[in-house]
Amino acid sequence: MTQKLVTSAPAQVRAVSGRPATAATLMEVWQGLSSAVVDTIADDWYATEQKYSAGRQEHYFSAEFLMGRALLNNLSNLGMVDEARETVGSFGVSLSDVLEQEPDAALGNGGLGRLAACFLDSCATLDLPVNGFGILYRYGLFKQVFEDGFQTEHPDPWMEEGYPFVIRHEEAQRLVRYRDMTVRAIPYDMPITGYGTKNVGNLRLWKAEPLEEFDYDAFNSQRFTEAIVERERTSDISRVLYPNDTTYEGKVLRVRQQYFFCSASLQQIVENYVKHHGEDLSGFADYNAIQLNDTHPVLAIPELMRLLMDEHHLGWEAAWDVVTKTFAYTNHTVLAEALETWEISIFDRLFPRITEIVREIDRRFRVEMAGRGLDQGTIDYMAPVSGDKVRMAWIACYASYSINGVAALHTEIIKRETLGEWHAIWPERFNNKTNGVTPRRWLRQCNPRLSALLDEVTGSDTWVKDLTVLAEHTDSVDDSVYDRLAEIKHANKADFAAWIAQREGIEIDPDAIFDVQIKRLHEYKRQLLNAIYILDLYFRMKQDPSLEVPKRVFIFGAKAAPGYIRAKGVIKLINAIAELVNNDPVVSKTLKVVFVHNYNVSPAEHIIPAADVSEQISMAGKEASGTSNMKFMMNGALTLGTLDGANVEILEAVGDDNAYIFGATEDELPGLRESYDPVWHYENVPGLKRVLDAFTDGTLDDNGSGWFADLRRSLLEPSYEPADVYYVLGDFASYRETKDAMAAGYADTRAWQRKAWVNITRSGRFSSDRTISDYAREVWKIDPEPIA
Ligand code: GL7
Repeated sequence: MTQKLVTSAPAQVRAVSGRPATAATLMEVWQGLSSAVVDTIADDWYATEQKYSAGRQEHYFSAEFLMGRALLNNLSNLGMVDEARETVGSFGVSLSDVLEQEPDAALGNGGLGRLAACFLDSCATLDLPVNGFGILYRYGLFKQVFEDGFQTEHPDPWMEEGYPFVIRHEEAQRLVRYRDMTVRAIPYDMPITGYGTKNVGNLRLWKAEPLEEFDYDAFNSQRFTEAIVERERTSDISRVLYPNDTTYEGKVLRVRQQYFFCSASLQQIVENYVKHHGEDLSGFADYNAIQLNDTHPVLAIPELMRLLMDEHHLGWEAAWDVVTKTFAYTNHTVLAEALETWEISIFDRLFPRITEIVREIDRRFRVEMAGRGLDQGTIDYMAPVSGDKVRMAWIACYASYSINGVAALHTEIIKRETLGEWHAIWPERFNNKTNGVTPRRWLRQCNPRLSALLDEVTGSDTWVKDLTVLAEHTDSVDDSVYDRLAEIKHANKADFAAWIAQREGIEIDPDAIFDVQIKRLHEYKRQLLNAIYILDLYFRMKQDPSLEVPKRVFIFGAKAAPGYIRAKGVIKLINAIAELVNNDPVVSKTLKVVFVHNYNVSPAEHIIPAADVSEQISMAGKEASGTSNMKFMMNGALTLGTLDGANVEILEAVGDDNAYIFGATEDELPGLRESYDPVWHYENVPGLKRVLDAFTDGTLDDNGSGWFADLRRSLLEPSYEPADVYYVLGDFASYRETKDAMAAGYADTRAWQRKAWVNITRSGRFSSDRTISDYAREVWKIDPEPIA
């Protein structure tokens, strides 16, 4: 044991609290201990940065990094958990109470942002020269509270009480210029520790501040209020993460944010290049690759053109040559509304020079495509500027040397449809990088019991850095391991039950099947299908009290975008079903429904190790990958899912016997939809009529909002919109049959645990280490650079 914390933590706590450590509050202990951790890694952090800056690097540009909590993650990576426990124990407090003080850094909406966080963990663990760049939002994703079962949103000022894991570097500030204002971009750096390495990676988050602390003239004259307003307008840029995972409100501000972090990051990267490799920027791409995490950072493309041409005197062709060797683009969704387009008038208003460059990219694109013989219709469709709109995804496709999807099926769909025209011209640019999740946070740290078993079975902790080694043990264990697995799951479920009792005030039985759906609330993810099943099961039990139903707890966690009324309707519906079921004196003995409020990274760490069933039930073709499916698998939950996103590859890894697959497939759906009549299903599929009628007949109360009637109409009425766009009623019979069979199968504990074991041991390819190794080798062309 290093004993570094034992000596430095008490001093840090004293410095933070102005008291002896034994008299400090839990929050002060968290602060001091966190500072002590930063203290222990400071030298390595600096050395890593120095080492990376001279060689080839990859820069991960992302508007979102859903980091979650940092302290335990760092302690765990650094092997300091025991020492930390002992240290705070000597102050008279428990480590778990201290850890609970930490707010989640929720600088992301969902999977896309959490993926970026897992990627940084893997890059650090693999010693890869990768830097993250994003925005230091003052307010992360909103906090969700339920009032009468309705979602309400509340601000999340996550670092207002001080946050030792970001360090302000005033000296490294850059100026970002807009037509109407110039702002200072101040970098805040977050250390990214890896497992079993000295390397410490870096996440640089930019904060916007006014150029002049005070406009003295304005303050001294009558324009005091205007001066304040101006200051606030600047700080607006990094004030809030947009709480929407598909479309975005507040367009001008959104574009300002995107440009803000792209420009500041690029200025730094270009300066670093000049410092190490000289003024000739034509070699820039030899030393730098930039991954664009979705279209949010695509303004980096015209901005790098601007920097190369206007500030470093490259001609257009030379600059374009650099740019097209620098950028790689990841597409994360096939939902059309998420392929961002902006009114070009917004660009005019904010940065006329960028407009000019975008228009020139557009002009040259049109000439090039005409030269290739494309017809005018296709050229107009693919052009970066069409009408009054700028199409960010098209700029990304045109300028990037690599374009990837995030699961095999998703990549096929973007090649065929979403980005089909681009694939026809540049097939060699397209590649698949199936997502992954870090086994450090999502197994070792959140599931210590299972981790200990894996250490034991494999004889070491190698699996933490190479999860594929688990596959050697799929078949070679005896029954005692399955017994242990059952005990571990039960203990995790008991812990979770205690956590839920305290957090949500509801008692659940660890002997029940824990069936979990946690993800953003979106129609395509079909939480509604799950809700319909539960209500149907309730009615089946009411109708036939002798029906044998295994004990089940249905667990949900989900935030809806504040403006997405139908999604909020589903939340209210599930809460109303919970009300009905949990208060039924008979049914509640067998069924419970729990909606975990304010779902986030930290709740996920409690929920996933306790899950038996992983609900991955999106309409086939819609979920690009999904990543919770991988976390569940690693923790021994069995997938109940459609052949969508990475579920397809999970099934491939575990085999048909070890997952429960249902529903229409992506290639069947177009045919099925041609003759699809949801009303026929409503009238003929057992259970559906009773359930959908209950939405509006007074069985469930939507407090007069009319939202349940809207949900019912969305499924049944063609005039309302194409009825049941996400094929909920079409897949219901298959879902019900499969889910019933799954529940029945749970009774055979041994068989169930065997399946769980197969899932755990075959999860190696879903480690983000595998994903990142593939990016490093095939896209970024970087090698490990250990500092020691
Ligand atoms: C998403 C996809 O919806 C999700 O399936 C995928 O796992 C994730 C990471 O690649 O990206 N795309 C997206 O816009 N969000 C996602 O979570 C918000």
